Amino acid sequence: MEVGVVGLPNVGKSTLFNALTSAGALAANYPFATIEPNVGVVSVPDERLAILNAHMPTEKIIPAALKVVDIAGLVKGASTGEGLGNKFLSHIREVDAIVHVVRCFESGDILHVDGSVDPQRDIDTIDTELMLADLETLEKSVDKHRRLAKSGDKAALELVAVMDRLIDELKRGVPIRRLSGLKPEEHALIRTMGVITAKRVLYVANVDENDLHGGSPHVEKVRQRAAAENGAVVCVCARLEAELAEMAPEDRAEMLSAMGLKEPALAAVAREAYRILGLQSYFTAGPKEIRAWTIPVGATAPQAAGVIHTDFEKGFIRAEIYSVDDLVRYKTESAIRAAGKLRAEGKTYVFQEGDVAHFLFSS
Ligand SMILES: Nc1nc2c(ncn2[C@@H]2O[C@H](COP(=O)(O)OP(=O)(O)OP(=O)(O)O)[C@@H](O)[C@H]2O)c(=O)[nH]1
Ligand SMILES: [Mg+2]
Repeated sequence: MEVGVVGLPNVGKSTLFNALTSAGALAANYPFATIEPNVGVVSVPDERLAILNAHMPTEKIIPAALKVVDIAGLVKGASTGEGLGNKFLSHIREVDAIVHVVRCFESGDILHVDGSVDPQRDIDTIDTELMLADLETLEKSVDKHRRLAKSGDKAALELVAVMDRLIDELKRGVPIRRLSGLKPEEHALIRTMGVITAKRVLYVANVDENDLHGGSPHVEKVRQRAAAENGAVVCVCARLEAELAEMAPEDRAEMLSAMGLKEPALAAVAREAYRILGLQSYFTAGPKEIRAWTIPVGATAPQAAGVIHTDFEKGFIRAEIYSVDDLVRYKTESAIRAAGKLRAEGKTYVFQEGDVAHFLFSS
């Protein structure tokens, strides 16, 4: 899974990037500190991997991976070249979800490019620039497809119809993610267009260190926005979390609980990103490796097998399934089998969160 971090300059995007990846990228108190994008890949924290390993020790544990791309800040007018312009958006056209960092902390020391803390205005500024970038992308390619459509190409005709609707809505100021009534095949087409406002948004409210749970009216504004578009909000004090990310793991846990936090920002960001993207995890487990796999909620057994290898999907025969909870209860796979809890599931089985699977397939 990949996420792209956007927001105004100097709101804490790179500080959040460091909190998530421990990468030590430049974060500095002036706008446009980031020019070239920062890219990091981190393991998605999942305590079930350690539980599986405790019951059947393995050689290698492979968590799911999350790629984070942190780009230059956007300002009003970026689409016409203000600030660093919007050319860095090309680095996030392929990501699965957008992480939009919104400044919610008050601080006289940290410059806000528009002079005050105002999440509603700031979100509008970024949304507008992203919509203008999408308009540019669509208007650039629609003419080419229109020509093909005129010559009778049916696929091009369908594509143009969808593009025209998107262009219309963007001109009215509606981000593509807010459109309703799109058919699954239209969603599939939109995914090929590289349009940014079609992606789900996880808002990170960068909160004050004495408002870690986001009780301020600023955060409330962000919550309202997210609720209106099936998005999500995670409250993070990016500066504190970046300091945490540099600590030794033992000290980190102690510091977290001293601050009254249940988990580090990475855990919350990854969980919410999975949720808004409709993703879940399943596991494969054996003496060589225990591994987490990411699949869409609702994936059938062959589809789940297909994320390991397309041959697994094609040659799928059946899956043997149990849950992490079964393992905690019965301690070993053979005890699970003896208790009749190791189920043989066929092609129509829909995977559940936390399933542990062995696949049988023909090659
Ligand atoms: N008080 C406070 N300051 C923060 C917080 N997060 C970031 N900052 C400070 O804000 C300044 C800008 O942070 P960056 O992470 O560089 O911001 P950015 O959004 O990446 O900025 P650009 O790359 O310039 O677009 C730095 O001085 C940070 O230390 C926070 O949670 N609280
Ligand atoms: Mg930065």
